[in-house]
Amino acid sequence: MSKPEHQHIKALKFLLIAPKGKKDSKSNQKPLFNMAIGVLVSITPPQHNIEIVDEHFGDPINYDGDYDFVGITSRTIDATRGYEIADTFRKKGTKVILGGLHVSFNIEEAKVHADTLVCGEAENLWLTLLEDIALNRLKPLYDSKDFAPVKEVLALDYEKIAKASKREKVDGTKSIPIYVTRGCPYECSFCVTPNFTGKLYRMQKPDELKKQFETAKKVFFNANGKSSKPWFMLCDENLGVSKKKLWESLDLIKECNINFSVFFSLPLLEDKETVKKLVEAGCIMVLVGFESIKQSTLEAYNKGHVNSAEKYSRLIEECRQAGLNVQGNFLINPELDSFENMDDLVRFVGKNNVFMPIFQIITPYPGTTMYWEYKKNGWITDENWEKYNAMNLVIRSDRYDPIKFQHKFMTSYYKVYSLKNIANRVRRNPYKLLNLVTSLAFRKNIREQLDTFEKEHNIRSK
Ligand code: B12
Ligand code: SF4
Repeated sequence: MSKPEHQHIKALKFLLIAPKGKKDSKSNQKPLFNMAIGVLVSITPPQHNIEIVDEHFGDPINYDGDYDFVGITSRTIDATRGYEIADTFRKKGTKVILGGLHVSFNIEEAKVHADTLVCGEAENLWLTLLEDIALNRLKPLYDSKDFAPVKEVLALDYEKIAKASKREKVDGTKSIPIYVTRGCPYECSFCVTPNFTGKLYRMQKPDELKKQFETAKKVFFNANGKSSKPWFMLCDENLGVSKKKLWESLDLIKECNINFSVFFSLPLLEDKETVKKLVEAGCIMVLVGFESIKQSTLEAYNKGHVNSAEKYSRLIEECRQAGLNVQGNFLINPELDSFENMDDLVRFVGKNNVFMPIFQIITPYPGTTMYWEYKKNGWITDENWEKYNAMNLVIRSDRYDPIKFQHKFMTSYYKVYSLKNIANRVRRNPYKLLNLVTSLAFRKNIREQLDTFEKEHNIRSK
């Protein structure tokens, strides 16, 4: 990655920040560092001096630091906070570079908060950008489209990340991020991936991958009584795409003696041998986007050819029997789902003892096909990005009063975390302690959000 001529570029000192939006959920199991920042640190040549601040872990920001520049990453939910930090640094005369998913799709909005914007994947433009800063010729925009496409998944340098970040070693209850692949060939309308990294499905080189697991364990894992194995969060968009490549990776991961969780789409879970291999490799849970138990809703999201709702119960049970937890993600949409549909979903999740279910109100994130469609049709009612945490209704609701709809959504979500449902889930699913602890944390978090909502809208709980 490092170009020989870069060695002569003067050493820079810079700060990379992962901002945390006000409504970014507390219950999300956040991995030990933000992957965008992990990548940037890993591909930075050695003469530069990097600090990392991650607000999800409460790291303070030193606005008076003597930095050549500050780089800030962005997801929609954290973008407003990112802008606030950027403005503060710029008032003090420090250069700010904004990058990441949100700004990539909101150039006009973001440019007033930055000296430079980076759109798209940064791997092939980062060195040029560092050189331009060092030579005082920074441009206002670096767009990945103007550079070679990122055809490889580059290895993370865990030693370097550990040195730059403030994270200590963790036990097996906190996750260390890594990725095996990037991209996903599907085109679900609510997902950013197809319009960002999706089309190119890329994979780590097996040798590199193994080395990374070993180094990550060495620098970030502290074996103690609770777990002799570290937990890795595979930050792949979708590991369940190519059976051949998947099997190769799983054979290798098996040798690394770890536990892991990963996003996985349904079709490959039909293959019993794949499920067996996942479990043998240390996979504790797959997060599956079921999205809806209604096939017509899946079709509306362009996911009908990926998911077949009638197979859900069988697949969940087969995975469970094989020792694999299936975490389910479900989307609720006021245009497509009625109150009765929500009741059906609560029953479905209860009956099938779905592990750690996630309910989300459909949210048209910038960069999704859905966003462009809804925007064009005037269906988006709120573009306060802080509310884009999938717990708020930000699109129009014609059939139901929006407040009543959101309240019904929240009470349904809380119901799937009733003590009875939790007890059943713990009894039925593998990894009982994990099931119990995470379920209680979800229950508490949803309750808090429901209480706040009811208070704000003067609703009395039944
Ligand atoms: C792993 C993952 C998670 C994990 C870990 C998240 C984390 N904190 O790291 C968990 C499960 C916790 C999670 C939670 C959520 N997630 Co998530 N997640 C992902 C996933 C699958 C991969 C993210 C990743 O690690 N990518 C790898 C890194 C390297 O990619 P990257 O961030 O894009 O960075 C590259 C470029 O953007 C650029 N870049 C980025 N920042 C910067 C900064 C500078 C200065 C520069 C120069 C360049 C640069 O360079 C990087 C290298 O090329 C993505 C899918 C996707 N397509 O990204 C969804 C995704 C990011 N998640 C999404 C959402 C909605 C959420 C939640 C809000 C869900 C919820 N309701 O709770 C929460 C938000 C929590 C949070 N603040 O992150 C959306 C975000 C949409 C948006 N526009 O913001 C995505 C895109 C999925 C989707 N639906 O389309 N998520
Ligand atoms: S399968 Fe998952 S990652 Fe792929 S496009 Fe659909 S939601 Fe996005």
